[in-house]
Amino acid sequence: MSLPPLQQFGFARENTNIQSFGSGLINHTWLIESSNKKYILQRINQKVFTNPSAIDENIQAIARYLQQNYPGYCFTVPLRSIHNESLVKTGGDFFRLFNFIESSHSYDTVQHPQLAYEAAKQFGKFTNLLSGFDALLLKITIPDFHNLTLRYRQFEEAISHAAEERIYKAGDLVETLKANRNIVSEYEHIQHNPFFKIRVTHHDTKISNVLFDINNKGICVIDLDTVMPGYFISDVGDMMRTYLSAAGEEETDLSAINIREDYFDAIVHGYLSEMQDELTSEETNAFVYAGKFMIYMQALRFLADFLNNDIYYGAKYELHNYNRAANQIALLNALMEKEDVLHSRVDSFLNKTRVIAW
Ligand code: GN1
Ligand code: MG
Repeated sequence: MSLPPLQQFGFARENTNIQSFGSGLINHTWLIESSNKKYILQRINQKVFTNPSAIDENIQAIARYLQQNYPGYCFTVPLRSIHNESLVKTGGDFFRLFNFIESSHSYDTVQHPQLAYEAAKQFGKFTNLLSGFDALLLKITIPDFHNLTLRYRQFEEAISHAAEERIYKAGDLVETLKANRNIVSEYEHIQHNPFFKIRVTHHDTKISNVLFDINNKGICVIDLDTVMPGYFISDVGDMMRTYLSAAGEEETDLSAINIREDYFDAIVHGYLSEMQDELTSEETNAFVYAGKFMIYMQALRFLADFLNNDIYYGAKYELHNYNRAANQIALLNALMEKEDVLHSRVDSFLNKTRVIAW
């Protein structure tokens, strides 16, 4: 791994302070402070993003569109190097630099429904502002990223290649995931349903990808590497996956995993405050399914990685990805137990807003 190319971004070593930043599993991020200004520097993980220029081109295309149509929207575009590059290649690694948005902060966990509301509103707003932008113009930065059929196939391949101890250990979790294969079939129906639209989709809607101002109002979304054409279930589902439970995906005490209904309401209200007119009724009917889709996919991905000896997510300890998969399965079960209640909460929100609209 090469060191951050500070000189190429015009930083002098003497008055520049650099430290690791954030909690992402894929890219490495640093906070840079230089001449009383803060910046974010990132090294792109090329095992995951095999074509870093595709990310850069997507960000530039979206930036141009937003600049023309919504110039007031705060959109984080990479800064230029001294050689006028938005992506700097050094020693085989790619780096990019962003301004740190002044007076902004982010969260790693969602500790108040109001934060979930603000975040959901920001992700809804992002897709909504880009509803006039042809999503199919975007480059595919990770092919089949949220293709559940493929994720299931990769899980089956991982089972067939896994070491004996790991397959033995994973046995119960493998069976539970196989028993829920109907979640894949439902996705396949969605793909053939013309009422499900392809839109500009963020694909990584965890709370740490939203910037908040000092009053905890959402400013904008960040981490645009996986912005690609997609279905709304990816974004809503990943919010459900990461905001609903008081305990996050690293929690190993499974009894701490729960579904907080007030946080669910916050996601529904926040997202639909921006997206209600965009979504078809077939899509709003799949609101709860979105959570099942993303939680199930993440369980498949963590367990497949455990079976593949942790090559994708890495592991801080031996059973790390096994535990993460068990966590996601507990979350899936908790969500499925409340499916009917959650459905009726979406319906009652839609009924209320319809009355107001009349
Ligand atoms: C990865 O690196 P991070 O935390 O932004 C992953 C997501 C997973 C998430 C699970 C490109 O995101 O899809 O949901 O880990 N990103 C990629 O924590 O694989
Ligand atoms: Mg990410």
